[in-house]
Amino acid sequence: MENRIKPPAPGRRAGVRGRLLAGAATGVMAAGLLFAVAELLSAFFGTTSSPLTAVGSTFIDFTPAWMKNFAVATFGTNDKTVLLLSMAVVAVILSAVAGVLARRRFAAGAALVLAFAVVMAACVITRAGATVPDLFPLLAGTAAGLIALRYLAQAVARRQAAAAEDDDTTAQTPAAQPDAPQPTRRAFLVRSAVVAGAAVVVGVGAGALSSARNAAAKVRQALRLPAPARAAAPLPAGVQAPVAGVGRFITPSADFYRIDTALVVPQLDPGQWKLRVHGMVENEFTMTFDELLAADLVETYVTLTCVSNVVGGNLAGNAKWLGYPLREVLDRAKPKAGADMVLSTSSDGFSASTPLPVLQDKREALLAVAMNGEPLPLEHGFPVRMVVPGLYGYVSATKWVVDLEVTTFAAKAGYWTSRGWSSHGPIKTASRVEVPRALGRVPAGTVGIGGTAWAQQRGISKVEVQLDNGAWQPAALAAEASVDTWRQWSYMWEGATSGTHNVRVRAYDADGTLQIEKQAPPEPDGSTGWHSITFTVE
Ligand SMILES: Nc1nc2c(c(=O)[nH]1)N[C@H]1C(S)=C(S)[C@@H](COP(=O)(O)O)O[C@H]1N2
Ligand SMILES: [Mo]
Repeated sequence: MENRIKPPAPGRRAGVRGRLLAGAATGVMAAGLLFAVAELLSAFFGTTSSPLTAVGSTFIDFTPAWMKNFAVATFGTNDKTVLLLSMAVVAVILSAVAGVLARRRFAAGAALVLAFAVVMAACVITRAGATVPDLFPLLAGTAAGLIALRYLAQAVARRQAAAAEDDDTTAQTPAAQPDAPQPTRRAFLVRSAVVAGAAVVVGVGAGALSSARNAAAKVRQALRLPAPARAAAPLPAGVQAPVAGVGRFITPSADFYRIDTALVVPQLDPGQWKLRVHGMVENEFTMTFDELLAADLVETYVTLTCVSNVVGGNLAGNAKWLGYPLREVLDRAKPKAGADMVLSTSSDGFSASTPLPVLQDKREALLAVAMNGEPLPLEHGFPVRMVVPGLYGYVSATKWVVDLEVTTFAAKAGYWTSRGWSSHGPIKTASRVEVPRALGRVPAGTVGIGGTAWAQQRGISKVEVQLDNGAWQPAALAAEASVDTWRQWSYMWEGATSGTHNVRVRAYDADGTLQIEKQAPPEPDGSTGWHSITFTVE
């Protein structure tokens, strides 16, 4: 009683801080065990049952468009790492609070843990394809976490009681701290070691188990691809602009930009994979992976582009794809009159709305199984994804695709369309300067300027550059592989004078239509504006 009224002595203030820290540590350790146990069990129940993945994915799904833009613009393709780190920070803070509460009253700390378990349960059960058993890992983890919290809180309380007794006897001489650790303190340390050790061991086991059980990578490695029934026309000579430093015409798969809402890359087993084709069709059917590989596959070069790409950005990539024409899939399904859209859905619930006519016209829209001569990399949609020339990825390029529903734009909307983005997403004509680098330094003399332009489905007919606000000059165009691939360009600036210079680029599509000059952000249907950079000639 007396302790509460008297202002705390300096030594005692340090004691309060120590106890708060002990409480916080208690909470963090108990939460560590909770998540480790849940993740270990979710290795058996499947990714859908992982509370960490479910919470992160739910967060991603509720991220407003402006925040998504900000994340992509600020962190690029590291946006997921940033999300995971932020989640970890929030989890540490919340569990520390629960630990501090539990130190005083166990029920209060436990209530906080339970409240968050309920929130996590809501995230788990609302994921695509989740069923009630998916709650089990979270349930078991929460039980383990609460037991650990209780076990540690008891030790903290005992230590606190002992410290209070000490305070009564040593209050006059706060400097006289006992050197030897008291037994209560040792008990707390032992219990902490038990819980923290268990969390680490179980957590490491969870990691090992989930990678061992995810056989997709191994199956992919062993997969043999059939030869195409129709191979891509060989690339013409000279698709690469003759300026060192311009990007490769074919983007190596490892360097290909990756954009998706999947916090954990879906691991699909091709042996289990099925594509369901249904909706406004005469003939609903499902297709297995073997049936897909046995069909006549087509090979084609297509440049994919993300609607979130900013002027001069690098969310575009060009690859050789092998796949089954979606035209054939739809011929077999026989869409009914009135249908105008195909909603493609991935195993993790992402969806894209593609105009039906686009999938039926002459362009090579594919259910792709290979990228650059190899099975699709897991992060690019293994075992099957869509590739549709001429449309931004968010309305066409569904990775890990498992469902095609023939429907109407009036009835259904894709993932991003229901979040403020345009329902139709034709790719806008774009061009960018890649060499010199923005703010780069180059030697005097002849300066090689070069970059890439694209207008998928239409093709690029002309590119012009402008130096230091002078007259627009035609750039040399590299060879065109097809209207569905990007096209490189170059311009040799003879006798460049030393100093700071500016270069701008603009492209024309095959109709002679000039790229839009007005600067606009990506939302809602793709950025516009002429790319301009500044560089220094030495
Ligand atoms: N399943 C799934 N497929 C998806 C997405 C996604 O979030 N989930 N994002 C789309 C978007 S916005 C783009 S730009 C392309 C990117 O494909 P890539 O990662 O292979 O470059 O995939 C599309 N397909
Ligand atoms: Mo995208």
